[in-house]
Amino acid sequence: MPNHLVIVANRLPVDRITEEDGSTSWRRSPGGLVSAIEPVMRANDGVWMGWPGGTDQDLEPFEDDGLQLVPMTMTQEQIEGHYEGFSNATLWPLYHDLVAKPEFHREWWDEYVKVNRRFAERAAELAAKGATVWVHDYQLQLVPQYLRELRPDLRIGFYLHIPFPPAELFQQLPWRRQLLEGLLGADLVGFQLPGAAQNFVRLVRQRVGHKTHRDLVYLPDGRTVRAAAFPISIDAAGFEELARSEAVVERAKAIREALGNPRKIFLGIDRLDYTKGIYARLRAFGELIRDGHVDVEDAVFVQVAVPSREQVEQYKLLRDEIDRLVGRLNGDLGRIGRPAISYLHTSYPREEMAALYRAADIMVVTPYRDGMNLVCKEYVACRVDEDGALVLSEFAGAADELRQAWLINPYDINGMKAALLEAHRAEPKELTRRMRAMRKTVTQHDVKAWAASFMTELDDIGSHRKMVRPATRS
Ligand code: GDG
Repeated sequence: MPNHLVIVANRLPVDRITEEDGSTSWRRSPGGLVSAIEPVMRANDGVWMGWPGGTDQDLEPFEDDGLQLVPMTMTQEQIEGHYEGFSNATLWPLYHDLVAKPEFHREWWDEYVKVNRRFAERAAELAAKGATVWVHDYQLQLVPQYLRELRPDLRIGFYLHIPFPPAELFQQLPWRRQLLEGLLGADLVGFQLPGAAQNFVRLVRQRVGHKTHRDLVYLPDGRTVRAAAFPISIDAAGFEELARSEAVVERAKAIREALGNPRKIFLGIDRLDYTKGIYARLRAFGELIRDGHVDVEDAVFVQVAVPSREQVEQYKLLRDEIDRLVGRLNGDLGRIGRPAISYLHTSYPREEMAALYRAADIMVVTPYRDGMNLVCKEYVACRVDEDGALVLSEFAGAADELRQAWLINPYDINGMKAALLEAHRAEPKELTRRMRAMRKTVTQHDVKAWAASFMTELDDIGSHRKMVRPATRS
């Protein structure tokens, strides 16, 4: 069947599950992205292609709950070079302000090129004439260009979920020009924040030499590419409904009880990633106890660290560092039945996440750099009683919208301590004032609105392909 919409992402929205008897099945991985895109996919005979994880080579396209899915295979060599290597040990740290040192290896780049080419070829086979293809994220930045070469008839959109760095950092990349040209295959390149779009346009002008004007790039072949911000969000209504359900309310109570009914629960939920600032926040909390501002008898920090990219060296080192810090803080500061940090290295179902959000008094989100950060928006959506405090890094994309959070600089430990304490001591009235405003923002700008605005803009650009150039250009 010809597909009028093709979603190209590194991962499929399902995970492969191996049962005890050795048989395999698929389980929908929870996520706002799929629920936002699903209705558009259904209305357009859409198909989603991506890697299901693992090295299985014999996977056929299949349907899951009405969704057409096309699994892309990966060899061990490609996983190591494209995914763990170039995507997660070169691009990820480089695009996150060099929080860790990026590694540049030519063999990794070669695999990145190969995988991007294969994804583009498969998308070209799947797309109907004049179809729309929406490519996602940093693992696939060359796909728009390769796809355009194969299928000039397509309308191509690209969305980057992570930050796009300033020229000074991007410049380090030996393959900087190739990546920019890869992205320029799209009609619309979407970013989380306006600053990222500006970084991109500036780099295109400087490094590729194309003419640009504001958010537009003019290519020598007459095409126009638009770079713009589309801040991503969550399924706010879905989270709110979940948070109101009896099961979640009960579970939130049970969680508080299991923790010994402390007066205040601080909460962090992150993939175990060095960009998320987990170490600094736990250290700050530990110092508040040590300094006598917070008492382990009536406060606890619950930190959920979801296992992530465990084959990548930097992530192994981080896990050890956090393990050591939690051990030291609990050893130094905890009492019997009263650990300072309740540390959970695991992932949970969505219901448990909602219960944790409901149980927590202070949500602590302190990344050094984050494209958006959905966890803080989910917390806000779950606070149906308009209470609870959010401490949020100003370096998370979400800080642009959630202005009523206690905004902090995660590099400033004293500043972070002061904000944690203020949030801890805030009056209920103050909490409600802030939370009410944040809830309005998150409800109004949900993930459906995000997907719709990107698709509308892409449609629009496609129908104005031969746009008249303005007289003055910068
Ligand atoms: C990238 C960008 C950008 C986490 N643990 C569990 C679980 N989660 C869910 C959360 C949330 C999502 O995963 C994490 O999203 P974040 O935005 O917080 O962070 P990244 O994974 O780094 O995402 C980021 C995002 O892409 C979207 O564009 O915001 O900046 O880095 O939805 O709820 N979900 C379940 N169990 C868990 O244990 N069910």
